[in-house]
Amino acid sequence: MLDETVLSNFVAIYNTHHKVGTMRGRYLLAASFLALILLTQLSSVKIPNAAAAPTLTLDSSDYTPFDRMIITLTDSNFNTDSDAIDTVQVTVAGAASTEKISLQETGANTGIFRGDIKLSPDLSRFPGDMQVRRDDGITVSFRVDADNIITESVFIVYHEGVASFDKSSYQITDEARVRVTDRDANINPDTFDIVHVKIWSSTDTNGLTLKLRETDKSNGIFEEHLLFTLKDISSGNRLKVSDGDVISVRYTDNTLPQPAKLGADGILTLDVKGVVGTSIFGKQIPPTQRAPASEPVLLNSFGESVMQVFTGEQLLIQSEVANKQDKKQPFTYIVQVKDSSGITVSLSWVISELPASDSLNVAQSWLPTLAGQYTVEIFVWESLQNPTALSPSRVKNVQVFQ
Ligand SMILES: [Ca+2]
Ligand SMILES: [Ca+2]
Ligand SMILES: [Ca+2]
Repeated sequence: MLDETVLSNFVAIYNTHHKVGTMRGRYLLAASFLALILLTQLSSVKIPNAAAAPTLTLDSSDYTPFDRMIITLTDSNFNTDSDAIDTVQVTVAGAASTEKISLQETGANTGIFRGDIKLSPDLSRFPGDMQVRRDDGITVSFRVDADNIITESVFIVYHEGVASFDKSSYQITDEARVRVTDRDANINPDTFDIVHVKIWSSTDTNGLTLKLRETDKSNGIFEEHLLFTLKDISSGNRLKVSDGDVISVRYTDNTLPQPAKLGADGILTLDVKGVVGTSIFGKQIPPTQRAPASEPVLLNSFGESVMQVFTGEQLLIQSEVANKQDKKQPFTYIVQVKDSSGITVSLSWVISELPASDSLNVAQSWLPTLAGQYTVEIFVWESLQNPTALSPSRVKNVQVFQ
């Protein structure tokens, strides 16, 4: 029985919107409203019994020609025996052929069916169920009933590989991890595949070839450890390096995406790409701290320190240049002398080379001809062609007497 309060609430709500006439009319309208609500609730109880729409899904949004494609169909209508594993069939259509694939129910009463198809770019060379090539499309279809088919389509693609080191710099006791990621190099989804990379350092530009092993049977990620040596030659997975070296890894990717053209075998691309990753070995010394020069001193031609400078007397402007690196460092020591109006009256340089972690006294001569106030500037550069400063510049004021 309808409660009087509930009913009057309905009538009140209805009236605010419709301004209906008599009391009797209000009761009738309210009653039909409630009936409608009850009906809706009854029918909604039935909805969970209705079958959900069937769905077809693939385990990736794209595939390489070497992949295994996993197909999942969810359709409870095909779970015909709730006590047994049921089977359905889907059609996989590629550019070269069309295959029928059986999907098994994942449990006796799940209504979820799963199966896979192994792709191969060449069935005589790589085991598989269906031949596909880069840029092919594949369509998986399932007939739900006489009138309805559901489909899912994907492309076969290649990917550009990536080569990298696991750290931006290494020390001698470190074990570096070299990594290549290229899904296309996972040519067998059931085994650990191998790729080869070239590794080198600034010291050993020939370097070595390293074999990287897939870290899982089907992930397209390849890794190997790399060790370092300062004294020995490169061998095995040990690379000869010096402090401050750039170390590099290069993977040659011959399974490239468009626009690289496919070769005659339809598998490898004609264009290849050397994908390079780099890191640093040892200390990264900022350039201006690599070979710092001391404040210059003035010497006479006997190498004695000069307290006062006179015109017509040969002077040596000398600095000690220290190599802060564990490798030899070519350098150019430049001396520039300017008069009080900023005009350069002398510019000269010495080209030399510093042994590793050693220092040298370098000097350039200057013969003052006029009395006055002068500024002596010292620069240490890689070379005149490569004016990278290896030291902060040094400045000394010199008074020349007549
Ligand atoms: Ca079943
Ligand atoms: Ca594999
Ligand atoms: Ca590739």
